Amino acid sequence: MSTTSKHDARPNPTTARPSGGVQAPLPAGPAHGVPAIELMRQPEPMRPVATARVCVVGLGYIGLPTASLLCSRGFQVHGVDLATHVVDTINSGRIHIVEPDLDVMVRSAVHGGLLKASVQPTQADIFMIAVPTPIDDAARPDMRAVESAARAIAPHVRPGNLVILESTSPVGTTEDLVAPILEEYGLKVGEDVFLAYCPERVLPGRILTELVENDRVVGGVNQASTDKAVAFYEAFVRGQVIGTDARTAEMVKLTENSFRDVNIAFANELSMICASQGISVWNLIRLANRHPRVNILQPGPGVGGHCIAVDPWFIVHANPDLARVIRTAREVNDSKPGWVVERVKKCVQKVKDPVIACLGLSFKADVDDIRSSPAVEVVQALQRELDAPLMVVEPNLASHPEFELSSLEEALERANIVLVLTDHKQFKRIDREVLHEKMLIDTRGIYL
Ligand code: SAJ
Repeated sequence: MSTTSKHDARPNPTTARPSGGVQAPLPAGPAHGVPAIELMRQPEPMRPVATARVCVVGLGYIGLPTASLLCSRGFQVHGVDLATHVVDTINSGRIHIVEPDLDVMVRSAVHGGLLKASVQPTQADIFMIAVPTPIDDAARPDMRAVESAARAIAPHVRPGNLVILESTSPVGTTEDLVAPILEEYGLKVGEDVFLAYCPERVLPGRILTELVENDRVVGGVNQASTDKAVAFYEAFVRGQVIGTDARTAEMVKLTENSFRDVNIAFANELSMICASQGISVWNLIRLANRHPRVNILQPGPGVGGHCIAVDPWFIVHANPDLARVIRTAREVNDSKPGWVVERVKKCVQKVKDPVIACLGLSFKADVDDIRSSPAVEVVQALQRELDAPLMVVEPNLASHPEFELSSLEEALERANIVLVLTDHKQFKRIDREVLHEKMLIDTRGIYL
């Protein structure tokens, strides 16, 4: 689903404006360490409870937590998802994704009559689009879900309404894809209906806390749109809500994730250089980071998830000749799983009757998300290219469609090679004595 409309209302490109620019900060939030669910129960530092009706399209990792948070502030939310099992699960007060505290929030929103899910949008005051924007096999942005969401809401949008795109999008999407679809229905974007881009910036595992606490960048297609959208976010965000134009807001999101990708690529490149120079990369980074202006990130088996490994391509695709560092960083990070596989193969040659314990499948520590995980890529390659038995351990999953999972104890008992792919807390607790008897390939540096 999606909507777009072409319009030429180019907003003020400056980031700090007297009105709709940097907004007055909200009162200070509670101390860090307060559980997310408690933040929602503390109305005092927030703005008055709202009464607007919001239609949220896409009920995944961003749309559902946002919808339930809006309900906790008094908004009436109509959630939309194409998947009927998602709609049915939510309407029964349950959730289909793993995220701390989300179950309680959704149950309360549904039972309180504020959240209702459906496969179809309905009329509302504010429309929010939070659907996936993946890349295709040639690393080009696939914007079909945004387009389809805009087309689904467009017939329900009325004069005075506000439409917000939150999905990570190439620069120009709000103005060149979403606005024209709204205008097909006779609405003048920026005058009859207001349109803005506001990227989500939350970290899986901390979504409900970060939705409230993080600063937000809101870029309207004109000043009136920015002002309306800023006022909306200020109703439920405790961080600062900062106004800009839509193109800048789109680029801010891509820049944040590209910054992290480039910095991880630097660490990954160092890890490969250090291996060939006989230096511990972990010790090297620890020492270099003692410099007051150096802060190197951590190497790993590669970069996974659907954000950092994807979003930089949106910049590269639009700027193929200019985005040289960003492209190279993607290539370095994408090459890392293959490098790890080669190291394991060399190790296997040195061991009699090798048995490999592969520790971790998820894309980062202490989550159950294995989509686009470099750990999965490594294990798949080892299974394909080696005869040696593999024992795969993933404490956050009950089963996996491709690999038979072993318990950590069983894997450590049988294996003579230990390959650490994810820095889960369970692996950090392994007795070092047990590891001393084995060949260790620690891609996360947890046993320094
Ligand atoms: N990683 C490393 N070394 C590091 C840090 C991360 O190898 O030092 C790897 C992780 O293991 C993982 C990948 O990078 O495979 C990404 O993990 P992450 O924790 O860096 O980020 P995500 O993908 O969970 O969330 C990111 C966040 N973006 C930034 O920190 C700039 C989050 O704030 C965004 O909202 C999210 O992307 C998103 O949805 O775009």
